[in-house]
Amino acid sequence: MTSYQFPDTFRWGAATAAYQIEGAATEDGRKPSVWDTFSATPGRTLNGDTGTIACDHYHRYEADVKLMAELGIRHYRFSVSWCRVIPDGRGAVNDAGIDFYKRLVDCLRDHGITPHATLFHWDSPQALEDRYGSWRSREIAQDFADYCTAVVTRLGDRVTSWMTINEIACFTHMGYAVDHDPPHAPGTRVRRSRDVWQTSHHALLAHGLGCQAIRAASPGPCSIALVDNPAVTVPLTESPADIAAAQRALHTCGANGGILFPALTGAYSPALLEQLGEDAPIVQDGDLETIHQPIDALGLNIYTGTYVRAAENERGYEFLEFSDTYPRLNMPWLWIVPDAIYWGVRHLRETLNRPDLPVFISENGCAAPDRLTPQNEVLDTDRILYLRQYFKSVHRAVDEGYPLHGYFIWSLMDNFEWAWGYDRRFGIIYVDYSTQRRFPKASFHWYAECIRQRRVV
Ligand code: GBH
Repeated sequence: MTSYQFPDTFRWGAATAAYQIEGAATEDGRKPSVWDTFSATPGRTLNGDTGTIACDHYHRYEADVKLMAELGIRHYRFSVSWCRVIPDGRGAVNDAGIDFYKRLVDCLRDHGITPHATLFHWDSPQALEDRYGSWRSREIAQDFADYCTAVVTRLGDRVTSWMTINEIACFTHMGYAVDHDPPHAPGTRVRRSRDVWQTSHHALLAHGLGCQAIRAASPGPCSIALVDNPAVTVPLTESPADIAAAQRALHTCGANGGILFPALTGAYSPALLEQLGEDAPIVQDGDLETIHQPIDALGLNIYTGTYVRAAENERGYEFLEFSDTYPRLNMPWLWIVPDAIYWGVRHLRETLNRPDLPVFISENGCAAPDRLTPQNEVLDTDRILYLRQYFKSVHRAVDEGYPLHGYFIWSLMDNFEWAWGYDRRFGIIYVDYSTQRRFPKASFHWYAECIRQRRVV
């Protein structure tokens, strides 16, 4: 019998990102990011939606923080908008932009909520896109580090938990892929696959230089994390053969071998390099040392997974397809694979040889076709079903002694879901975009009860 009880020290939180919630796109000196330009381009986002207003969190952050306090979370992960802080991408710092984050962080701390700030969640300054094609250029790594210095110098007295970059594979491999659907800003089509891998290599360099910059600028001790979305291989059965297959397959699943492997082990995965051949990125002397910076924690964004089993082929494993009726939630890729959390965490010890690296789930959640009832309720039992299974998987990892220290739900509230605009709702708070009123969903109350009892209810 297990009651799925969590230790008192386990950290419960919620996550958001700047462009998805802030709005106030032209206020207080902010200049456009690539997502402003991209979403304003006809045909790029569903219904032509943009983040110009989004959840208007820029003006409503106090009410939103009150809702967090009601939820009972003690940790909040948000992102800082580069083009609010340094509107031209490099050069002058915009104090009015910094002041917003000071107000937000002070408000969080007044409510007993610890801020966790991500320095980059996909909204690169348009000015750097115009100057050198953003992540196509190595130059962006140094500009990102200088931006980190600017933020940490000014906010480091109030924020000590930093995350450098969110999901390198997404904004690089989706933003520059030869033909990616749905599209992602900046939406540049590069010539070949190697050019795509070069953009993620530059992002890894930015992470490394960013780590150094944060440490140098922080006025006191701080924690620095990378946030990755690993493509998690889940053994079909937990037989030794399938487990070994899942471990081998981790290298070539998604972009793991070219992102998580170099960041955590200091080398691109040999299996991936072999697969890429001529398409491997160009790595200069010293790059891998820069990328392989000491970090204090790793954030994993895990929504789904990939089943793997042992096979009698050259590689020794095979990936399994999902059947048409395999359950998923309201995104084409959102198959329900709760065990992906447990295996994502476990692979760090056994497959990546980083047994002691503190880890937290920096995002997990789902989109559901939520409707407001006449009584202003959202009865998202599908989301609760999803979360309850994933929480049990979180519990298993903690219970077995893996260093999993916390969990951030994606997302605190419905928001601008990139190419899907406002059509897909990931929040546990419903946002009525016509009035900006917030309505806590049934899943909000369910999560609050889990936090109160510190167990899966
Ligand atoms: C997170 O990424 C983001 O960090 C967050 O901003 C976002 O709101 C949230 O997910 C919900 O989507 O379209 O078939 O090519 C999640 C990881 C990786 C999931 C890329 C979708 C693309 C699949 N994402 N993946 S596909």
